[in-house]
Amino acid sequence: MRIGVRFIVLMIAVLFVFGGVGASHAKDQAGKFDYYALALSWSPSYCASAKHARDSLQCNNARPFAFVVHGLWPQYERGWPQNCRLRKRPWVPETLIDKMLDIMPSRKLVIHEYKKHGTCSGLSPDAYFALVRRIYKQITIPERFQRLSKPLAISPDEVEAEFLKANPALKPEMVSIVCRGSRLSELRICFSRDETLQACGVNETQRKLCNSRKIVMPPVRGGQ
Ligand code: U2P
Repeated sequence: MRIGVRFIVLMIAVLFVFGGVGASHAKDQAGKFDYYALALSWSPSYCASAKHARDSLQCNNARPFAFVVHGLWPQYERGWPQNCRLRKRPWVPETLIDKMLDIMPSRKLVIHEYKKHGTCSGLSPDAYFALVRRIYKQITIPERFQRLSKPLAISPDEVEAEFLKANPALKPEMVSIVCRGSRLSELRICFSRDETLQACGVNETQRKLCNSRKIVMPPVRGGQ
């Protein structure tokens, strides 16, 4: 019995140090990472799930959200840092949150993404969200997805092909499609620390993120 308790305590300690349980990983330090992943979420899929349907700003159909910025994530070649410690408690000013709402769909998301990921970029909230915008602006959302009026059954490869066509500098190894259940959830596009497109790491291995042949993109709603 005593061995059992000791074993459990040891396993919990191992999980905290190596497994990412808890507020921050012991090794994660602001500014220490290998590349960035831009996560572009298909907002209609997020709002189609019962859990999120009532998120007011994003899902009340006031604005026709299509692909939105979920986040810009500092990544290790394998895994990623999160909730990095800063000297000062992270604080995202209201005026900065307001400025981000054209490309990010919720105040809570803006704050959450800075605390979890922005802190690990080593950048202040102002500099981090300016970077999010510069990187987002490098990507052209294919015309066909901007105002999708009916549900679209599509393969992950076709979604990727549309993005490659709209973005000549984007290559297949720089992008991954994420699905959840039968729906397209998001796209991950990888950038170097100096803001240029680059091949993704193992975090974005396609077969881990979406293995389905056909997925659905629910239509864009609202804003009429
Ligand atoms: O995939 C589920 C959630 O895990 C976090 N995530 C995933 C992949 C990755 O490379 N980095 C990463 O942080 C995201 O958490 P969030 O930012 O939403 O809290 C993702 O949604």
